[in-house]
Amino acid sequence: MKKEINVGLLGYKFMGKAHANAYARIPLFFSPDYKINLKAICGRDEKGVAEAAQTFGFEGYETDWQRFTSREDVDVVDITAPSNFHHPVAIKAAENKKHIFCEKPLALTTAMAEEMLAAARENNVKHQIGFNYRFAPAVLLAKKLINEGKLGQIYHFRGAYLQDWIVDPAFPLVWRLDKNVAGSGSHGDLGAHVIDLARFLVGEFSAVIGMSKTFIKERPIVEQMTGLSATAREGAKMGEVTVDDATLFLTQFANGALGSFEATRFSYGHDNDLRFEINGSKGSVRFNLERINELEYFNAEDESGLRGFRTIQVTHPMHPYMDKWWPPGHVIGYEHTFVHELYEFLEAIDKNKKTSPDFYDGVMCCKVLDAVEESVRKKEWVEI
Ligand code: SOE
Repeated sequence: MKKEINVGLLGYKFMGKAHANAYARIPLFFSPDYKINLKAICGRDEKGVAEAAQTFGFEGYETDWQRFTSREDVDVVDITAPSNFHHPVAIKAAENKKHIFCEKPLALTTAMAEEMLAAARENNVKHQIGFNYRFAPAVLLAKKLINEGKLGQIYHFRGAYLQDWIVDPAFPLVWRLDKNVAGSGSHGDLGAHVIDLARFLVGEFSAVIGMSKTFIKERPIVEQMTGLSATAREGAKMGEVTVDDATLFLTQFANGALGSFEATRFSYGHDNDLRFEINGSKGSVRFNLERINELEYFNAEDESGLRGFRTIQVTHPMHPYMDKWWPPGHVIGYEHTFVHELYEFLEAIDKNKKTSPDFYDGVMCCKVLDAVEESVRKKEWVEI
């Protein structure tokens, strides 16, 4: 007997596609016992959402998210729409007893994120947040090395998420540059991933101090956007950028480690460069998303004279999730992180297990994001 699960997906653009792809891959590579019924996809533009329903293989579509979240035939509400939708949709979905998967950042503010967590808990539904990079095999190997004590006591976390798609001042004013829709700029979009990885690998934050900058304050009003590309009409009116272009901050972790963070969309030469390095008393690890199949590891116990970072190809069956994909050396990519996270989410529903990372992790990340913003305003350290 196949295990049936009925999925509803909100959003059909960049993230919507990444999630739809994951649902298609899960039975093929992970669990042939699953029958994932793609019941409905939801979006505001009827033509666009109808086309997406066809292309992604959904049985139907909705243009009204309230109707969408109350559909009887949907068990899971998967939210990939812009951040200002996360809170209202997740609360309604929880009230309607749907399990919820929600993209990051969880909400525009910590207070809203806390309401989402409370609604999910009160209604006893599963909840997970889309911190997909936790599911890269190299990141999971780093976690294993840390848990096994191979790095010893952790001293430093050094993380950065660098992109360059809005350096051109003529790049249009897209929703990601509007505070009311996105909550913040590079900070919440990119920094949120680094903060989550730091929490996952090192532990909780105790205090932060940051600085933030909007380099380009006005941009032409957007005409249309796909993925991270957008166009504006010739002579389009200008509008105000209401979010940060770059945010940098320092952290003290509760366990005594020190951290530094940088999130920017103004780093020419870095398309999607998420990197971190962790230094401990026995060794170090470093990771770079643009080399997703590799983890670099320095072991201070190696023979002196032969010490150095070794590059581990994380593509062998003993590496997390890799037994499900291809033979060693047959590399995987960005989209696989979504397959892994959504597979775990479905497993948690099916086997009634705890989800991870869940809305609590989303709340904790929002707390750090908000504390950094407060510290930027006050120009001082803020405790968490
Ligand atoms: C755009 O900056 C973006 O797609 C983010 O929204 C994602 O969370 C990140 O993984 C890649 O870049």
